[in-house]
Amino acid sequence: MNIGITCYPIYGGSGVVATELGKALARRGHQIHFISYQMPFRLDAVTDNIFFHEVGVRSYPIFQYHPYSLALSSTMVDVARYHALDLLHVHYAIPHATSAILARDILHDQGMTVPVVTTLHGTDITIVGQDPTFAPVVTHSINASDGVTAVSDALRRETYEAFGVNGDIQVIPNFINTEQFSRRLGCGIRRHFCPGGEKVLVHVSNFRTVKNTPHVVQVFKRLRDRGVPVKLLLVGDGPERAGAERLTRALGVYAHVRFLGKQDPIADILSVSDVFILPSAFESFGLAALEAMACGVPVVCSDIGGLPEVVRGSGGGFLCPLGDLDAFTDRTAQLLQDDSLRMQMAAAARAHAVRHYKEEAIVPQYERYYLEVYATATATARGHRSGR
Ligand code: GMT
Repeated sequence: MNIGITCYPIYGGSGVVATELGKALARRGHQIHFISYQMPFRLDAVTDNIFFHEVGVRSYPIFQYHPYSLALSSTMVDVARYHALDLLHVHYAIPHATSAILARDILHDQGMTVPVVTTLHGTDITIVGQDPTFAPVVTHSINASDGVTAVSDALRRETYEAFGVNGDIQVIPNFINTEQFSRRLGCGIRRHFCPGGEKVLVHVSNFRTVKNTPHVVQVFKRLRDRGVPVKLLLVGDGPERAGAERLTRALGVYAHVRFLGKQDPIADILSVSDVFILPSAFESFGLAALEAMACGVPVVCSDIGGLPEVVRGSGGGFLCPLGDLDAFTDRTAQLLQDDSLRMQMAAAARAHAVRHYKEEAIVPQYERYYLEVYATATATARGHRSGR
């Protein structure tokens, strides 16, 4: 199929999933057209079946704020017409689904049927989407999409509860390339950073408030106070990063923490890590935790959102009540201090990720869904044209 994919190109889970999906679909013979204001950060190469179309952002004196969503719709129309797109797949409801619906309607007036599949990722529903400024637009965009997927059952439920959604939402979980995400000979960090053979605790996020990064630092401080020989790697960047840095200084643990900023690929860093921690207030899925598990790193996560779907029953991680720093500290300490338990859970984490979330198992679910949505949309369009 010829598929247009739109996502946020910056560091973040939805952009990662969209880009990896596009790359996997291209390897399976589909023509993939990424449409965004910037090359997605994981799109390292534009190859035979992968194209990138930049949405122009120009400034005109009359626009105080440039109407990006309209420029995106126009680019979608243009790409759909000149590359004969069969379908638009947008990741994140705002504004991508809204722009795609407008593009689809314009194309319909020009005699083309290009259905829209919207994938909900999390904050588009749980935080941004429920802001009264956006809520009616989000509801409309979900209802007007030809197909809607959510990355977990928890997010699907949340979407039904929070919005007046009337159609079906298909759950297609996130996936990983299990070759790319596997334990390998790690980078040299451990040698320099852990001269005394300390263990490594790692956290990867975009440092938004929802990630509860202060809890990571507080748990780390408690571990050090208990005498656990451990260092902390913080990977990623975002609004709470400076605050996290200040907190490490205030708590006197700065010397034992390394802020690595945005890193890609992160498998090298995960490969030198012993335990991954994710104390988020919400995660629709928790792709970062799955990536750690695939690299054989046991996880300690909040028991919220889609994380139980990823972690529970895997034998590769612990779930702790949200905000319960004692539980987080106990579980992390247990893993760091008991080598045989950690190794057993590391193997279970990897096995679970491979069994349930490998690319080869999940990408065909998208392909089947595209065909279903495409068949329904074209049959409906034929019916309309023949006056039925
Ligand atoms: O976690 C973020 O803040 C980034 C966000 C995004 O949309 O890029 O991530 C969301 O989508 C990821 C991919 O589906 C999920 O793994 C994350 O759990 C989800 N984040 C939240 O729900 C907070």
